[in-house]
Amino acid sequence: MESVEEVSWPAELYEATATWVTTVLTDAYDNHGNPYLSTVIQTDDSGAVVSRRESSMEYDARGRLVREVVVVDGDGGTPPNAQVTTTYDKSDYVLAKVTTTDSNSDRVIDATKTTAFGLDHKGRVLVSTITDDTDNDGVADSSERTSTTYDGKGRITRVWWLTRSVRRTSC
Ligand SMILES: [Ca+2]
Ligand SMILES: [Ca+2]
Repeated sequence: MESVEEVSWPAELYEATATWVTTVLTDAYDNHGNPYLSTVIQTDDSGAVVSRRESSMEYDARGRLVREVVVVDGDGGTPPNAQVTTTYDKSDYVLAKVTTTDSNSDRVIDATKTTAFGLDHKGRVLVSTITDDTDNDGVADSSERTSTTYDGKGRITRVWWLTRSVRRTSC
């Protein structure tokens, strides 16, 4: 014997409106074929900009990406931005990345995160160190060190993490 239970839903459940968001990615390239400007713009049904993410890239004479500035905006004011600076060794392997963030758009850096890599002769990362200075006072608030071991065939056999965070106590 089947029984069918009648359920009546509250009317407000059906009063949802759907909006479409259009996302457009645009890349511009320099004479060397490197992208120097990448923009992602999202607009709603009416064509109004919902969010805008703009990355501008700089390269050194060897064509290596040395600086990327990322700006994410939605309201038209001076947006927060992050800048990533990358340094390389003579074999073009990445030695360090430094990310500085101006989160309140006052042109004063609010946070600095540094990632440094120790490489072997094949460019494999043996040691990486991340230092996070979340209030940009020059003192790291957390740090992480990762050591990676490879076997003779280049496969990772062991990863070892050491994390450290600074806890502030008022005195
Ligand atoms: Ca700032
Ligand atoms: Ca700090």
